[in-house]
Amino acid sequence: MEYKILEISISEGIALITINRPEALNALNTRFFQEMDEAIATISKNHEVKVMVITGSGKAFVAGADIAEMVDKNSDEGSDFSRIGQNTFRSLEKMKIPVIAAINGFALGGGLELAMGCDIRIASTKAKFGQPEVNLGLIPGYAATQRLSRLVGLGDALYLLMSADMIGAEDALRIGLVQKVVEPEVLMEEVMKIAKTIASKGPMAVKKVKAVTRQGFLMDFEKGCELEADQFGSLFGKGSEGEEGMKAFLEKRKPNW
Ligand code: CO8
Repeated sequence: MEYKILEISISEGIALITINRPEALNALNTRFFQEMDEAIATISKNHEVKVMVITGSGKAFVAGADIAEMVDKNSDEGSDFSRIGQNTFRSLEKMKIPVIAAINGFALGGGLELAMGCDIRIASTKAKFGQPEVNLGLIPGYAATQRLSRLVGLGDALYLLMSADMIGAEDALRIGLVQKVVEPEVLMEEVMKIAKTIASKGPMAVKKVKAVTRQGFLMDFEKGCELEADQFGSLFGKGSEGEEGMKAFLEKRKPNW
């Protein structure tokens, strides 16, 4: 597929996806979801890639689903458009490698839902966050009703969802919606530093941390602990990543993954 909205570059084990439709503040349309599905599939097959980063061009990360595309939809088409986005953002969570959102500006509606589908969110001081769907007589359709309360707790989630208040990066940090806030000029530098740090760790261990933590978050505690014990054990043994990591520590050298 020829990418018209996404720009993709891969360097030093990091795939960078830039959403590039600044004239519409990177609003999410059908074409975006087609390209994003393709990008996720392609990057998932590239074993050189250890971390994926998503950002937006211009003054927005993403200012929501494309209102111009949605306005004429009927009820069934609305639900279909919701499922398309839900599936794409769920597949970010299902990717084996970590996904970081570099939030450069507006992350509203579907844009915040995209950021919440990522594993880690780093924001510029210029970023703005909100779920403004009720302004449009809508509710979120790409799983904010499910993910927001899981990330920030029920009170702050219901406040944001019901009031449509647009909050700044410091408030987003305070409620745990983002993990770090940095100056705009150094956003990509900081995000790449974090990505490279993660990429330098045991690659199998990083993937298993993501899978076990994410699966455990949605399952019963005892079952989650069982899953952890199984996956912990899978990193041991002759020729395993754990063996190399532990030997390297004891031999005071860098691991050779
Ligand atoms: N969709 C389509 N176009 C958009 C969107 C959007 N979400 N946001 C901005 N644009 C367009 C504007 O229409 C404008 O286009 P034009 O130049 O042709 O008039 C251009 O981008 C620039 O925007 P503004 O001139 O408005 O820029 P400002 O800096 O003045 O304002 C704001 C920035 C505050 C971000 C403002 O653009 C705004 O309020 N945007 C809409 C935000 C919004 O309501 N987002 C939620 C959308 S609904 C949603 O995401 C639901 C997700 C689930 C969908 C489920 C599917 C059924």
